[in-house]
Amino acid sequence: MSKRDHLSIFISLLLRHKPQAAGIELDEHGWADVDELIAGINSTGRQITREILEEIVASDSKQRYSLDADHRLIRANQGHSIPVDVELKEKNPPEILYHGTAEKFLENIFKKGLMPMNRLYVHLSPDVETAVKVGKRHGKPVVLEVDSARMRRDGEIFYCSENGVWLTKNVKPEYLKRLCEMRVEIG
Ligand code: HQG
Repeated sequence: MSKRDHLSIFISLLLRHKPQAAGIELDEHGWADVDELIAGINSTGRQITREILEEIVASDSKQRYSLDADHRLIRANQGHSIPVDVELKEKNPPEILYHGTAEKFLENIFKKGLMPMNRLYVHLSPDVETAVKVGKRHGKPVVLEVDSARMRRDGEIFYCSENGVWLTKNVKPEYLKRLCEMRVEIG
């Protein structure tokens, strides 16, 4: 992994979970001051400049971060564990959404439903491919099909983050179906 990748992982830790690791604070909407973030990261012995930070934000494969209009503030678009309100937009989801997980979690998921665990929301994707990648982070990947159309009809609320991740508070087992193996492999 490159130095940049390590920095990027550290930035997402700070902006989603643990700003105190660089002695910084987030406001109620999840924003950090860019100058404070840079100084905070440098105070941990890592090295970053405004240019490098701007490059990391612009080139991030999942577009995880947003800068405000004058690039004075920065925040993560989703994925937080700390309770900040990133002003997510409520949106009607596509008919079906997908969630990638690991086989070892299935029994519990079909008992209790999908829960946000350490984050504020359950993360869902509009495509199988992304779900497979997300599932692989946890073990043998399994993709669950979420009947988002029926959830919506039943009054459940969905949000779509700036970077296109679908979020909801939890998904009851009745809305979940395991996607057949073949489609997971193709996906
Ligand atoms: C599982 C990455 C047992 C859930 C990704 C998941 C994503 C349960 C794990 C984003 C459960 C939580 C989020 C239950 C859910 N019993 N296990 N009742 N309910 N789980 O990492 O969705 O690269 O917090 O299936 O790409 O894997 O960081 O969530 O396996 O978009 O930007 O508990 O993080 O994006 O794991 O990933 P996580 P996730 P970034």
